[in-house]
Amino acid sequence: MFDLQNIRNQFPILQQSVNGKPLVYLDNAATSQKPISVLDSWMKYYTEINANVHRGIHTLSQLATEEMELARQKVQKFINAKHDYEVIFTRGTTEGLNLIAYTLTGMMKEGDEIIISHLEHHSNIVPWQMLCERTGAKLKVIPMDENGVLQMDFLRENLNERTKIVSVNHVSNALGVINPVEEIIAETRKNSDALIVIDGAQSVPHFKIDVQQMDCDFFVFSGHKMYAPMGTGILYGKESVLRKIQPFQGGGEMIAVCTFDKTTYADLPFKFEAGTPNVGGNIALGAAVDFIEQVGHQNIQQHENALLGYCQEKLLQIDGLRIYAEHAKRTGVVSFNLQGVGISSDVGMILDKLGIAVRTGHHCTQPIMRFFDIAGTVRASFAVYNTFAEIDALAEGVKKAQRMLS
Ligand code: C6P
Repeated sequence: MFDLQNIRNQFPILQQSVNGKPLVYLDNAATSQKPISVLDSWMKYYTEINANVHRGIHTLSQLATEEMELARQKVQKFINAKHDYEVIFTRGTTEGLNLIAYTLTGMMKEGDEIIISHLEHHSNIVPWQMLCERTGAKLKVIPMDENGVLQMDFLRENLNERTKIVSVNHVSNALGVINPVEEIIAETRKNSDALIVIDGAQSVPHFKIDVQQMDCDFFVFSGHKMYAPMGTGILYGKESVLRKIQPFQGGGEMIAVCTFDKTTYADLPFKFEAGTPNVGGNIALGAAVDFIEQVGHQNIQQHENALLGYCQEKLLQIDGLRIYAEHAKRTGVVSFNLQGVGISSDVGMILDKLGIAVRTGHHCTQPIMRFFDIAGTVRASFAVYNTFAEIDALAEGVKKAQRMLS
């Protein structure tokens, strides 16, 4: 049974007013709110078992270690990784992508190629550009059409023995477009030996992920967009690949033996987890996994798809409103502009006065904005706790903004 009111009751932050109006939080692609179970789990760690992990013989350290390793196992099951040691704790998607790009440096040489897509967030562009600068490799970009749909012919024509990395997002944060990652992975496997990286920041909160079925080499995501605290994230890597590549950072926790002559590295996953981790955050990420599983992936997807359809329908009734990638297969996001209103943040500010939180601007995807020849969009993005009444409030707010700004 999907009980929306019960779900909303679990999010204390949603009960408040902003600028004298009930908060309508539609900025979930930037970060989601956190349920009480996640907050409690974080609080419990700091009030009852705060200690460093994998280091102490004392009881608290052992309890903290057990809890964090339990969270790792929850994430393993959540994304269906084969082993828990394929799950590496990070600070988020950005760190995961930088970790991969940095650690693959030794594998790349001049003339090698990296393929990304036009739909990427800056964090899936810049680390690869930096890798190209370090190694002389070349970046290729799968183009998109007016609907935000990737042109798969380009990928097919450009995959070859020089392709070393293919890195694409599962869902575009700016447009909500769901990319055909299964097809991208199948084509890549057929035509090259490239390593495949999937940025799952915007897919993990919305639908069930199965990394084994997907057959990617890496899958990265942030905890804070899936009801967990900020500063948490996951890098999944296939065991065979993780064993071959070098660590990202050196320090405590990631060594087996350290001498001044030579240091050997710890086994997986610790080889990639130098320094004290975000123990409380990682444990609370486990609680966020529990929350999602209790609500149920199917319920989440059904509700969010209904919200998306309703939002699109309501907004398209407004004259002069354009939804970007309107006809593409999407999830979680409606990105739009009002004709004659050049600055999306003006709309965002009026909505904020009405208690409605949306994101405006380029959403860290300047190449997408350049494609549409705009500076930014207004983006409404959904989570499982959003309601149809909130969409009505958004539509009324946008109409008011239109009246005020045109
Ligand atoms: N997108 C948004 O408002 P971090 O900041 O490391 O948690 O996530 C980076 C990132 C990477 N890939 C995609 C597809 C993303 O959406 C994001 C974060 C936020 O759209 C903040 S810019």
